[in-house]
Amino acid sequence: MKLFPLLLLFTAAITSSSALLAFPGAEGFGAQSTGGRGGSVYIVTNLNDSGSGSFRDAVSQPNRIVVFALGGLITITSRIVVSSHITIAGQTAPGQGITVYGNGVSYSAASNTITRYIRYRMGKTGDSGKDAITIANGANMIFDHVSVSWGRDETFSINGDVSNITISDSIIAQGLETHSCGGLIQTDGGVSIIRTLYIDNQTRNPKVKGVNEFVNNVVYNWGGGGGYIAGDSEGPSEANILNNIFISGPSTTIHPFTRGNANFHTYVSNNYYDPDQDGTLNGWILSATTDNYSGVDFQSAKYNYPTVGTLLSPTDALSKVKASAGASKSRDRVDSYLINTELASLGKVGALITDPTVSPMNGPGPITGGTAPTDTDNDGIPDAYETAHGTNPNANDSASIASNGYANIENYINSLV
Ligand SMILES: *[C@@H]1O[C@H](CO)[C@@H](O)[C@H](O)[C@H]1NC(C)=O
Ligand SMILES: *[C@@H]1O[C@H](CO)[C@@H](O)[C@H](O)[C@H]1NC(C)=O
Ligand SMILES: *[C@@H]1O[C@H](CO)[C@@H](O)[C@H](O)[C@H]1NC(C)=O
Ligand SMILES: *[C@@H]1O[C@H](CO)[C@@H](O)[C@H](O)[C@H]1NC(C)=O
Ligand SMILES: *[C@H]1O[C@H](CO)[C@@H](O)[C@H](O)[C@H]1NC(C)=O
Repeated sequence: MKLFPLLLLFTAAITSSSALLAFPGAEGFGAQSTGGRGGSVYIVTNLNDSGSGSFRDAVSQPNRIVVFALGGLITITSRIVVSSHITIAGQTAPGQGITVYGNGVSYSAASNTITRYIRYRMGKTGDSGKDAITIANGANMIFDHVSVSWGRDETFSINGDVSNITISDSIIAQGLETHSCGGLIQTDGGVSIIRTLYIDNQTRNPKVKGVNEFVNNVVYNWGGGGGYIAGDSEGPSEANILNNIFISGPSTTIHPFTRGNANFHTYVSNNYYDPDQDGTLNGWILSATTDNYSGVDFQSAKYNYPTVGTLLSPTDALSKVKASAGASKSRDRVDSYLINTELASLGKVGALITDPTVSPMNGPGPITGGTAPTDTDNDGIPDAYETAHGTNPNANDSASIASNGYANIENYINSLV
């Protein structure tokens, strides 16, 4: 009998080595994205919009692991296009990390990207009719601890021939008026949205169609256009909606679930709703019979999707999101306001916004730059880490693959968070 758990452990080890995770703990449909592993390391050395050493240049070619030798605000005029096989490790930036501001970022036609601990804040100078993050086609991407806001069309939109995407531990905030949208999440290729905060969007928080799992998320202060929009379509959907928490705010006038129909097949469980905007968490678990999930077709069993390792209760999900969603290695003023002033008010504070440069948001900065640790061989891994972990501080060995399957620099990156 004692052997049984050991055998299980052994099997798990085999499975995980044959399918290395994007990073330890990666979950959902995008968990196996490979990013820039096997390619080279690119160090972002300035905050310029373009040119050598810029973020735009870093992501313009495939097969790169992108790290940052400085923190700060990168103001962009035109949209940035991310290539395939790119890892963006925002957690390597010193100071308060990196905010990309002024326009949006496209991952369309990319495959195998890993994006962590970075802020994409589009703003009203961005291209009209465009999203803060867009994926119109592509596969195998994970966005983890990403803060995205101020989209002019959608804020984070996945719409089209897109497969195997995870959005985990992120913040999707303040779609700008007059559209003010969280995002379309519409694909049959599988999207996981996990422990993510949707806050202050008039509508589409998110709007889901296709194959989707929505687990342990917090939706706060959605507007009259809708919280979770269930398909609103003749097209079939198959979704798991588990252990989320919906808290109405000053802009909220309607139920969290709208526009469903019998084509929206869903397994729902343990979703918490607090509608009264009174500053106290005193809601209830939505019942499929006495509350209305807007006419969806309930399933009796979960769809077998790659899902979270630990399913939190809705209230624990709220605590987790408050503590760590978004680019939380060092939270900026915007995320701090959203979490500590708005979400923490439990319904009393929140607004849809038109102009992020005025009060209360007052723009995307300042973001302190910090000082990068010494990296003698300029390979992206600081000397102190190389010395402590047996790589060579005087040789360019950061892209080499270590015995655990990750590149040396990924082991460093993953150690930071
Ligand atoms: C970055 O921009 C500054 C200011 O425009 C310029 O002086 C500098 O040469 C640029 N750096 C690179 C590497 O292009
Ligand atoms: C999505 O992931 C599944 C499971 O890992 C894989 O079989 C499939 O090929 C992936 N789809 C694409 C388009 O890469
Ligand atoms: C639930 O919503 C659907 C669609 O909006 C509606 O047809 C139905 O009457 C509602 N049921 C209840 C019990 O309110
Ligand atoms: C390290 O080596 C890679 C691949 O050989 C190369 O692309 C990169 O420019 C080198 N970096 C430095 C700092 O020499
Ligand atoms: C969402 O954003 C739009 C555009 O800024 C705004 O009009 C709307 O009021 C916002 N919704 C909420 C709930 O704040």
